[in-house]
Amino acid sequence: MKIDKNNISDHNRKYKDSFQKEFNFVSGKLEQKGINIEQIVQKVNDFQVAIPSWALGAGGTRFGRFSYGGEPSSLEQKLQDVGILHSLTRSAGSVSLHIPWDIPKDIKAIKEIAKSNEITFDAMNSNTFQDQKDAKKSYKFGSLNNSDKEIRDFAVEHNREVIKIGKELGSKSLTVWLADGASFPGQLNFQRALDNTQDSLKGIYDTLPADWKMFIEYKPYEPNFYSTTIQDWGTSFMLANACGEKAYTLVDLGHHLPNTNIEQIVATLMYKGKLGGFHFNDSKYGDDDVTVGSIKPYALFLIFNELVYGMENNPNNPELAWMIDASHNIKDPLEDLLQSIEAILVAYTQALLIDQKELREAQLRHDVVKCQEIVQDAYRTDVRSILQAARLKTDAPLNPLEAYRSFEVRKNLIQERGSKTVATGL
Ligand code: AOS
Ligand code: ZN
Ligand code: ZN
Ligand code: ZN
Repeated sequence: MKIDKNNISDHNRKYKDSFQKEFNFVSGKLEQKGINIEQIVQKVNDFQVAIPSWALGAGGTRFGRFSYGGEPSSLEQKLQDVGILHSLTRSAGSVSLHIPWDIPKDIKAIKEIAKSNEITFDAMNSNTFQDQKDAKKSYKFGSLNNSDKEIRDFAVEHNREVIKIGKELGSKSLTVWLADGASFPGQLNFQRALDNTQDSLKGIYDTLPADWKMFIEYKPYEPNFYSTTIQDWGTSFMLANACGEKAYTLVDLGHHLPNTNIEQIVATLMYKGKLGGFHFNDSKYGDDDVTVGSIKPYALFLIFNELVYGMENNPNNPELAWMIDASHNIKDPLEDLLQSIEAILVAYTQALLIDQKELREAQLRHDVVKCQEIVQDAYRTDVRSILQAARLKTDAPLNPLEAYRSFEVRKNLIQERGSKTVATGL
């Protein structure tokens, strides 16, 4: 199934007038404030976020999984789904693969399909948190941190294999997320576990191609509930520094204890040029699989404020790898991803509206009230028509979710693939 361009034109004809009215109103107001709206529309157009291959199926909690129907059951079909998302938004031009769930059987054919969908390969993800069928070693008690050298070597070798596959596909980065840790006090010697992890990461880093980056993800808990070896940004940052200049910290929004000031973490890492990648999702308690922006949109905006500041003021920090990382089991996964893309772009655009010069002046005057006013004024601007202007420029539908429904994408996918489908993944 592919999105028909004629359907998009029809859709846009239908909504064009109401869009134009709204856009004129908002852009008029912003231009009065001296904001260059064309520049903002261009920045929105340029922003691309990678889709994780494991979010395309109705994923799971560990308690249950309810098939959505029409889910992709092969890498080919996953690429088609990302192609659909990209046609509907022009903001999802890359995919993040997971090995072994997405081992390509025919690299050439996979590259062809990706190309025809205008999709590139973003960060590759390794998996040392599950034992694969007939695996020679078990990760039950850790992978890169394991006290058993043979298990550590086995896990390092897997990561090298992932790099190899990624190289063939044209990816330029590896994300390492480890479940390694302990569920009970006394189970693990913290220092040895950390030392082993550092050694193992260096072993992976050594084989990283010159033009690649390695992202080290952290997470405070789950699946281990007492300690996780790479538990926080400080540990990740330290390990990235130990590995070298191609290693960076990756921030996953859901991987923080409640009320953590994530925007400050982002600022600190960018100040040191060590923020490499980003996983979007949201959480109320401690989860990492709820749709980004569904619970704490203001926090998301404040994070973007720091990201925008960092992108303008920290040339030592590389371009960021943006990625969505959420998957749960009740929504249509493609609709969920469309909502995610919208939420990310809304927060980004609002952050772009902050007058950094004015804010800086208010900060220097210690005018706390004015500072808050400036920040919140941007947050309270309805920027959705700016996103629409960006989509109109690239022939994407003005309202992606509405288009997805009226084009009956899911119905078509179910017809093609069946109603009892299981996507590989979590
Ligand atoms: C796990 O909690 C992490 O967020 C990972 O980034 C990711 O979800 C995993 O690698 C998917 O397999
Ligand atoms: Zn993640
Ligand atoms: Zn996570
Ligand atoms: Zn999760």
